[in-house]
Amino acid sequence: MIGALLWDVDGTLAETERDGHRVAFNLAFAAAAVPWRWSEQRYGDLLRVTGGRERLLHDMEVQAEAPRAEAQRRELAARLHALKNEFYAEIVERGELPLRPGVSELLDDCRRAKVPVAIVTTTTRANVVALLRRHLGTDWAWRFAVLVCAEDAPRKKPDPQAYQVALGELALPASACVAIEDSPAGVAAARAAGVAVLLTRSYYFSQTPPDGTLAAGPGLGVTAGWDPPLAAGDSRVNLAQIARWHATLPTAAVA
Ligand code: XBP
Ligand code: MG
Repeated sequence: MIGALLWDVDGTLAETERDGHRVAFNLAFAAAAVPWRWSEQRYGDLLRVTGGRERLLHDMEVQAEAPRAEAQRRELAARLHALKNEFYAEIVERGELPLRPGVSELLDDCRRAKVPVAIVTTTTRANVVALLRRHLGTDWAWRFAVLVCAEDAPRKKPDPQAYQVALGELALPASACVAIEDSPAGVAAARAAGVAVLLTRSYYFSQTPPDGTLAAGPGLGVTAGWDPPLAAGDSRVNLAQIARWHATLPTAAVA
């Protein structure tokens, strides 16, 4: 059995970007009387920049109405980001961002098998807490051994820092763990930390190449389209299948 599952949030636990963060950013722009809005397509391009505040600062480089001075840009980005997170929490609370199919079931597999689960994300902690509390209830925290968010690892994916912090807190070698990711930056971060990656493609990262991944497919709740394929008869990606994939690695460590 594997030592721990290291789970990304945005795009992986839930499709949070197009109808969550993007919509909340636009509400924040309107509330702060900032004249620009992010279309679905533009936001997809901006997702190459990880971190909401970093994304705002990057976009300000091409916005004619953005403040000229660096200090003012930083102040505006911080204000917009805080506002965005408030609107995001409201969207989450209304139930508009469900967990992706197969996520709850795999979490239950881990609980039954006593395999620790870590959250490893570049997202602000408040956003993660809002999402997990909404779907797993007020006692959501006991399901996770470790929670590594933006505040714990300021160097954002594709930097491996978030994964390194999580492995340190779990006190497990990278070779005993499996990460679940959706984006090229997430895959790169996990790989750079030496962690094998299961890739579940998402709305904005439907084309993420499977390079260097343990397995890649359209989602945990989907049986078709996985490479390597699922065991015959399985109706979703379960923990036993992940352990089988992991055991094929020459360097796999058994926890
Ligand atoms: C997630 C991010 C975050 C979210 C928004 O990347 O890059 O910036 O888009 O959250 P990953 P914040 O899924 O690879 O962790 O606004 O809190 O940054
Ligand atoms: Mg992601």
